[in-house]
Amino acid sequence: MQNMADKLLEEINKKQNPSVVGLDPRINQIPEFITKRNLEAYGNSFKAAANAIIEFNKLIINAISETLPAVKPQIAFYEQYGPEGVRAFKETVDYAKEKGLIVIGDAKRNDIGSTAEAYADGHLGEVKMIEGSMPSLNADLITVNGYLGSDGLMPFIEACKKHGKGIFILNKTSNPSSGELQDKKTEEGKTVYEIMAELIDKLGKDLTGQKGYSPIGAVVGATYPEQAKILRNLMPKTIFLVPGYGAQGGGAEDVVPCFNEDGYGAIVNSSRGIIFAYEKEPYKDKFKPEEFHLASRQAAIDMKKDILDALKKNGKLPEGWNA
Ligand code: OMP
Repeated sequence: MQNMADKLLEEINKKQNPSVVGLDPRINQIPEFITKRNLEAYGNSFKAAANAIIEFNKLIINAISETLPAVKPQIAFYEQYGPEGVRAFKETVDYAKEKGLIVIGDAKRNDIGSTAEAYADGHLGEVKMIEGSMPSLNADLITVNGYLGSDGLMPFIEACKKHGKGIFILNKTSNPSSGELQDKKTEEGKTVYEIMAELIDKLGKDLTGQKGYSPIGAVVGATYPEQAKILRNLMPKTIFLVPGYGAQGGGAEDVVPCFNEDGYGAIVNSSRGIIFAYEKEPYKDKFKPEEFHLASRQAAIDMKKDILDALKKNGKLPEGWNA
């Protein structure tokens, strides 16, 4: 049976593009022609902010949906506006799916097992209603914090099995201080991120799909290529979500170790670098404000080329792909 890893790999292959755009809208960077009309219509309210975000996201999604297999909305940028923000998140998820994109909800959720179940139901599965149950936020995959241990992860694994979904478990995160805890060595001489990798590999073992990958993925930052090399060996059947390319300093060469030798097994994220490309070189002033999304499209195309060139250079370009 096809699992979510198969679906993701199929879309990556169809578009010959192992990258994802992060929809992390910051209201003060949304072009004025969008914020102004929402301010006029709804005043300085959460509703105005949420509607501006939805408009902004839809334009980006329209501009990139032919190039990219997936989007990754980070829920923090939505939740901060309360119920209106969560509405904007949900409308973004639904719209991206309508456009044929795979949606990775970046929620980094977890808790003790019994509470994690509510997160798993809300984001991936079905929530219990007064009568029966129904899907709620309904992303295809979400990011999960595995550092509470396996009991917190089991409800997400169950949701993956039951509803054909996927998760990416934080493993070696891209942030500057990720090593404070994740690089610590235990008595057996292994780092914490290596132990996490073994757990991720174990949890996904029985769930591999037609293409040999499990829907239980790992988050591995583009900012740590040396660690990525170690992790790739520990988890050959795990898809890596690789944030940290672009705004955080990771480059195309840095993400190459995240891919298997056949050029599959990873999907690289860029958020600010793509959605706010219109503000940055080399795209700045090349597009009219009303066409900011075209700068995002160009940045997404450039990112794809950058990654494919690096894969090719390292002999990892997937068979049949053009770079
Ligand atoms: P940019 O730095 O703007 O490309 O955004 C990176 C995105 O990836 C943000 O949404 C982060 O929350 C997310 N992220 C990381 O940057 N580092 C990680 O280790 C994990 C994530 C993530 O889970 O997506």
